[in-house]
Amino acid sequence: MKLIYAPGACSLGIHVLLEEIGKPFETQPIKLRDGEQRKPEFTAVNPKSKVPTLLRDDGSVLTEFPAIAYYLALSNPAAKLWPAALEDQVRALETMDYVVATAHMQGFSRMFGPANFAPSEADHDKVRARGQQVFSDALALLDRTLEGKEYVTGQFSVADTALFYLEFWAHGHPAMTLPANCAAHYQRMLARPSVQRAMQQEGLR
Ligand SMILES: N[C@@H](CCC(=O)N[C@@H](CS)C(=O)NCC(=O)O)C(=O)O
Repeated sequence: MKLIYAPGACSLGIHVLLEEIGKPFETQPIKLRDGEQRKPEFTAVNPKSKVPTLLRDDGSVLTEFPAIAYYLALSNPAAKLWPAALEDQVRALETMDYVVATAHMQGFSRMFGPANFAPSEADHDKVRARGQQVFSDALALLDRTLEGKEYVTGQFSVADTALFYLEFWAHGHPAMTLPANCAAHYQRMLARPSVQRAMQQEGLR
């Protein structure tokens, strides 16, 4: 199994899951800023030009955070990354989808890639501001779902690694403050050896 990732990108959440599972895996970093995701060597593997990209042992390629997380969790039941109860399973799915489809795709993507949303540079500040609003609103909502709990569904699961990459981004952004429950969740995540190993390997602090 090989994870193609970019340091500090959303692939960090999948990196943490692989560390939680604890089986040997390879990693291959790419530099998004240098556009490596659009080079033929990469698009031959993943034509979507995105990380995380998971190369499985049978040679097949899996993309999209929730699909990779689901695959890793269900193919490694001993790691207990997938909640047992149906209600917790749907809440984990709900959180992952909201993190990826709303906070990341509609929020963070606007903040860091405004040209993908508005061709005219004159509009980019407005696009960035809208992205930051979407991102902050999403974090506030996720904060409420953490109320009274250590992890998204009570026990650690795939959903926490999705929330973690958002928290990592917000924590590193000078104009953003993590709401209280997310801040506590972020610290809880940083204390996990899996997170420490993944961050160290990606050269993050
Ligand atoms: N829907 C995808 C989103 C993946 C994504 O947008 N990844 C970013 C890094 S956080 C990326 O690879 N961006 C490169 C680009 O868009 O050129 C998923 O869930 O995996």
